[in-house]
Amino acid sequence: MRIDVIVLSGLLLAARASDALGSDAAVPECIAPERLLVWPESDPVWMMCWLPPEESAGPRGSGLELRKVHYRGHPVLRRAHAPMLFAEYREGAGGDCYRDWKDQSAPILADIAVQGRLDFAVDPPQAITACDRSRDPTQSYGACPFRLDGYPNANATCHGGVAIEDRGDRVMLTSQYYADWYLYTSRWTFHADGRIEPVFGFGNSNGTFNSVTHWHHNYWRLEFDIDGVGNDVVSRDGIDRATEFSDVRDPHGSADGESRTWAVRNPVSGRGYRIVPGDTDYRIATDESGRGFHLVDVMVTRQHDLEYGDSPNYDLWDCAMDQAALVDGESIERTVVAFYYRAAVRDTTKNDWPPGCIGGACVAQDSMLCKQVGPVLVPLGHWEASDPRRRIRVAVPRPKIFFIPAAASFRLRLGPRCATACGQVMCSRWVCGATSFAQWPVSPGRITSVTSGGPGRNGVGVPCTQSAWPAP
Ligand SMILES: [Cu+2]
Repeated sequence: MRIDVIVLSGLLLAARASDALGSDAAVPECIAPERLLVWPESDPVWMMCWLPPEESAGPRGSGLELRKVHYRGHPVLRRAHAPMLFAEYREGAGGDCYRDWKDQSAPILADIAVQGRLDFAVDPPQAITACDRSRDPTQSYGACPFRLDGYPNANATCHGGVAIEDRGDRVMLTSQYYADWYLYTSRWTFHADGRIEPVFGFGNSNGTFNSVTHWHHNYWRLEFDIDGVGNDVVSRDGIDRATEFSDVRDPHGSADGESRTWAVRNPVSGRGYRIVPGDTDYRIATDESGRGFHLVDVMVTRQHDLEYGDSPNYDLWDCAMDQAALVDGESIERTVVAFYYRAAVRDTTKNDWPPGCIGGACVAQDSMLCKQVGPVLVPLGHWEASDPRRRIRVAVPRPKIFFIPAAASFRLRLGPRCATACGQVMCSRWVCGATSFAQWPVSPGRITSVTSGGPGRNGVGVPCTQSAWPAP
């Protein structure tokens, strides 16, 4: 049977423009304690909900957490956060190893105007964390205001929350959190052109274990749901993958050369994001410590509610990331995926690295210099044309009821107008007995097979109701 659709446009669209920031624009519904960010405030490009570290999900938190991230009205990420964070010491010296907590905000120096709300920062011109201030290979600058003369002052104070800065062509969220003497910076930049840059910095407030070479590992977790329809596909270097997998950045790669990239996309709309490692992400090889705690850079998993990492329980001494708990053969086809991305730094003490080095052959001490890592997420496909104010409405004139043979396959042929007009949205939903089907727009003329189930009325068929357009 053929699905007939009509495209409503013109006057109806004009009438709807007035409520473009209502249901049409898909403003994310933030549920307390989530806070809404809309940037810019008129004609928004980015919308999302955010949570400070102490209110983030996961065992002992997940740092600065973002939810329901929308770009130009289209859902991109259900959730983005950093739920696994580690420090490990060479040959078990010093603190041996830790799984650090991520739920204790540490003050950052920020213009009062941007503390917990969107505005322009004037003094200082950008929020400052311990990592931003770090300059000395052997000295820490302490906690906020990081020995900065003139601060705090009437304009800027040490604020234990999130700074949200309008930078003109981008919006930036900055947080910092303690794990004892460590001061971790988590910063997210959302560019007007759609790029997303998460940056993580590994700072230190008092110089503890300055004398022991050690590594830090941060794992971001990105719950992609492009277009919000639970229909994501993941590729690695352009080849789609069917099941969960782990991966490493090419050890011989470089930021401008042969590095691997991964992409998550909605195969219907063509919109998606490519995950491109940052330059500094390549500096530290996987498991450089040799302790076997962190063996992969990427894990792509099927999303499960309440699964925020390899373990639901936090233990300070769980120093190894258990990838088998996450990557275990589930399908990642046409679903919501959780993309884990790890990057690490080495804080090297004097005359200590590489192992066995002497004098000038050793890496210069840099243990108190804060290092930053992070990938770039680059948009794929056409996002601009789908401005929510000009979203095409696709309508089925009225619900239709069909009868189809019980427990048999039937086929739906999609009209070409539906296929081109629907974009990312679901064309229709079919409810046949107790079973419902989503009818996705596919290539014009392509046939989608579905199977009904259960006994039908009078034993001759299953009543199917076609309704619910477009996608919720
Ligand atoms: Cu360190």
